[in-house]
Amino acid sequence: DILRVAVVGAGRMGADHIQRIHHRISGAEVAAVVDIDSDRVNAAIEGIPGAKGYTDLDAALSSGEVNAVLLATPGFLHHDALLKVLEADIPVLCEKPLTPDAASSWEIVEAEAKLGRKRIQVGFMRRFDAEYQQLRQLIENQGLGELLVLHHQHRNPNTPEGFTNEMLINDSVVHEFDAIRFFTGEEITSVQVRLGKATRNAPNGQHDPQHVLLETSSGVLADVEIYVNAKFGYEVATQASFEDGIVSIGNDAGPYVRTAGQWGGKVTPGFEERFGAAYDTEIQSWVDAALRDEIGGPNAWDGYATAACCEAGVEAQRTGAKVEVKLNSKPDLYS
Ligand code: ISE
Repeated sequence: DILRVAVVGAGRMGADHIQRIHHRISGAEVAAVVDIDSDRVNAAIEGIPGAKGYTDLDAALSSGEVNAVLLATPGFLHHDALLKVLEADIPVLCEKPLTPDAASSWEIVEAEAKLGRKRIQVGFMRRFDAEYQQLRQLIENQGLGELLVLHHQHRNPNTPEGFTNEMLINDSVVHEFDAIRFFTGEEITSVQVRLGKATRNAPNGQHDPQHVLLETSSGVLADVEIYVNAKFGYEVATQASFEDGIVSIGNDAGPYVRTAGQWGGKVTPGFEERFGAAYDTEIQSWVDAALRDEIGGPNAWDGYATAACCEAGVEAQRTGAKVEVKLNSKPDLYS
């Protein structure tokens, strides 16, 4: 059996996943590439034997040649595409965010619950990073006592054209929301955003950096420094304070070089490099599970819960208030 994947969206992430599936993933092939931009489609299928190009998802789905979808378009296009894929009743890996707001994410959760089986895996790849899994294990088995506080740093070198102030929350902090839910196994109950001194390097309209303060249902506190025009490189790290110890993950690893009277090493340039191994593991897990008609990672509920956090975060950004995160009750499918 083989998963014949339609990759929808041939931008930065879609193009990366096409290469990944073609070169490193077993049990799957890129059967189709869909993008409204036909030049981009042609560039993406070049060198991928058997892959067909489409400019519209319906045509790919009705071709009879695909049995899974990897959705890598911008988030605002996810809702309609997901409903089509659920109707076709085939597995989908949906890049984050599930959708950009809680109400439209809830519609997806309801549609999947009605279908009665989990078809959607959401692309929170950090859950597949080895150090993230080790920290999750430590929290779960209480090897260092109870987890008390999480400190997250999320720094990007710069932002692409059109990256709005809300996108600091919806596109970047969304990963921290999911990571905190993953680490603690709890829901986030409130979000606050503080805007302090800002860098001159941010484009117009963006206040950068921002300080996001959260709490979870048992009272674990978390803070996130989101700093997306930090220039020096890409960095995503967490420090966790436990009753009996402190754990740091995501700090630069080697090689550590001393030469010509200097010491140092390289900072990862972007998320493709920082999380390359995690993406590989994520996609392989999705493929293996999809071949058994299951999902192999975070589900639509996780997408919905983080969308609700983002919505609270954007309101907190605007008002300065501490905003409660309200969730609908979880359908049985996800419990
Ligand atoms: C981007 O969309 C990602 O998902 C990256 O993981 C994140 O670090 C970045 O801030 C986002 O813009």
